[in-house]
Amino acid sequence: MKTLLILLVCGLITHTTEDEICNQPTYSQNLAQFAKACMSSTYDVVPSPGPDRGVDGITDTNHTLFPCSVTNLEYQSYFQVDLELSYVVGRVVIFNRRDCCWNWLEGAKILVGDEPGFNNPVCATIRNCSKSRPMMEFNCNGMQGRYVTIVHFNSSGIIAVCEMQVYQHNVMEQRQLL
Ligand SMILES: [Ca+2]
Repeated sequence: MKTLLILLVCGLITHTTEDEICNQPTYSQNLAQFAKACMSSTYDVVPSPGPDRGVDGITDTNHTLFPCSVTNLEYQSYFQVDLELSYVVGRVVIFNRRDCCWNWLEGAKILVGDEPGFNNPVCATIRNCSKSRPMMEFNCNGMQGRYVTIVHFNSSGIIAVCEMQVYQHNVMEQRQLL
């Protein structure tokens, strides 16, 4: 009986531990998918290119078939994902429009940090946007943050994001990107 009790307790402990492990994001999990997203504004068109489009898991970059998230032309336009917890961020992948307008993201900054505004450190500045490069990867190399933001910092422009993916820092993956 005593042995049985010990086995049952161990089984419970093991079960709980497995559940906890299953609830932890793995390094290869896209933290941004279905996360909270917001933008400075939403371009007024039907179907709506609202902020959820940029985290809906659809990476197609033809906006006319699968709408992306698109702001109006305005000062400090931005698209921001709230991961709800602060993570050590590695790769940020942005899927840019290729049906037109791929240059809209040119010069925009990617910020990573724990503040919802524009004071977070810069991970990268988006450069060399082109139709032939709809998927752009950036190495944030272990920056800590809850918010990942694309912003035309101190300038005017339009932000269009078909999808943003955010991955935790993984030393092995970062080496491959270097
Ligand atoms: Ca999408």
